[in-house]
Amino acid sequence: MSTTMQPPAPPKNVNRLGYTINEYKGSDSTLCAGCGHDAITSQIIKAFYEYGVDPYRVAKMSGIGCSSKTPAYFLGKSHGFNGVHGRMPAISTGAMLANRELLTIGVSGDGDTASIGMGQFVHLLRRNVPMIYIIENNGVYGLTKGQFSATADYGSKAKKGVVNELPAIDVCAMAIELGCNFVARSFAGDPKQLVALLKASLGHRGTSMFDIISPCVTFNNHDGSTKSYKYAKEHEELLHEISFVPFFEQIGVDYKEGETTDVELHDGSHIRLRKTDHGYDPRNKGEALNSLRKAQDSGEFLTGLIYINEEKKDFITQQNMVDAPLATLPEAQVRPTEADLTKIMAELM
Ligand SMILES: Cc1ncc(C[n+]2csc(CCOP(=O)(O)OP(=O)(O)O)c2C)c(N)n1
Ligand code: SF4
Ligand SMILES: [Mg+2]
Repeated sequence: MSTTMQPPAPPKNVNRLGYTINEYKGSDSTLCAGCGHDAITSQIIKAFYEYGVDPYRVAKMSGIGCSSKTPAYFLGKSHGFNGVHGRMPAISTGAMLANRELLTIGVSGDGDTASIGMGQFVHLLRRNVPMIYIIENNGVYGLTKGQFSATADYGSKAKKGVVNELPAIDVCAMAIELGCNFVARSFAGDPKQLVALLKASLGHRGTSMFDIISPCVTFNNHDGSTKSYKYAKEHEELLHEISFVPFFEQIGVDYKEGETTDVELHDGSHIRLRKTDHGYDPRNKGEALNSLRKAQDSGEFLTGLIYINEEKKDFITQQNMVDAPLATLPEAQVRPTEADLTKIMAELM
C-alpha cells in the first residue's frame, strides 16, 4: 500500500508575513478602565496585523497626555519616541526625513495637538509628511484632570457644570483647508469602521489624519458633554459604509454599480465606500467642507472618510530626497570635505 505525502497545512492565525497578532501587541495599559483610548489601541493592533505591516519598520511617535502614552500598548517591537508636549510633529518630520523607509504612526490628544501643539501640527499638515497622525479626541486634558481643550464644543459642560464659552476647532475642516489629503473622523466605539480606515491609511502616501472621538470616562462622559459615549452614539452620522481591499487580495464585486465608490490608493489597495443616504463623495473638497460646517451647526458628528486625494506629492518627494535613507549614508557623502569648505569660505570673503 502506498502512502501519499500531504503538503503541510498552512499555518493558522498568522498574517501574510507569518506573524501572529501577539507580535503587534505592547505592554498592558495603565489607563482608566473603559477609556476610549484603549479601544483605539486595540483597533491599531488589529489593522496592522491584518494588513501585515512589518513591526520592525514602524516608528511610533507621541507627545504628552493619556493618549500619548498609548504607543507603549501596541507594537511592542517597533521603534518609539515620546516627545515633549505638542512637539511630536517636528520630531516625526525629522525622523521621516532621516529615514524615508520608516512607517510612522503618531498618536496625540486634542490638547497635545489642537492646544499646545497647534503651531507644529499645521506645518506637518501643509507639508504632507508621510505618516499616520491620530488625534484621540475627548475634548479635555485627561491627564491633568479634565480642563476643556480647544476641541471642546461651544456650550458643552464640564463635569462640575462649567460651560465652555469658546468655539471648538474642527481639526478635520482645518486639515482639509491646509491641504491634507487623507482626512478621516471616527469613533472609538465603532471598531469596524476604524479598522477599515486605519488599513486604508497604510496604503496612502502622505499625512493621513484621524480625528477619533475617544471618550474620557473619568472627566468627560456625563450629560452635557458632547464627547461622551452616549452623545457620540446618539449623534453619529455615517457618511458611508467602508470596506478595504488590500493590494494583495482580489477585488470582488459585492454591490450593484452606482451603490459604491472605489478609491485606489498609492500602494494599489482599494477603499470601497458604500453609499448611505448622504450620497457623499469624499473626493470633493467643497462638499467635504460644507458637510462639516452643516454638521457642526446641527450638533451631529459625521464619521467616515471625509476627504481623500491621491494626487498630491508627499514631503519627501517634494524635497527631492535621495532614494537611500539619509540615516544610512556614510559621512563622506553627507559632509563636505575640508577642501570644499575652504573653497566656499574663500568665495564668501
Ligand atoms: C509644556 C507642558 N505644558 C503643560 C503640561 C501639562 N499637561 C500634560 S498632559 C496635558 C494635556 C493632555 O491633553 P490631551 O493631549 O488632550 O491628552 P489626554 O490626556 O486627554 O488623552 C497637559 C496640559 C506639560 N506636560 N508640558
Ligand atoms: S483620565 Fe480620561 S483620558 Fe485619561 S486614562 Fe482616564 S479615562 Fe482615559
Ligand atoms: Mg484630550
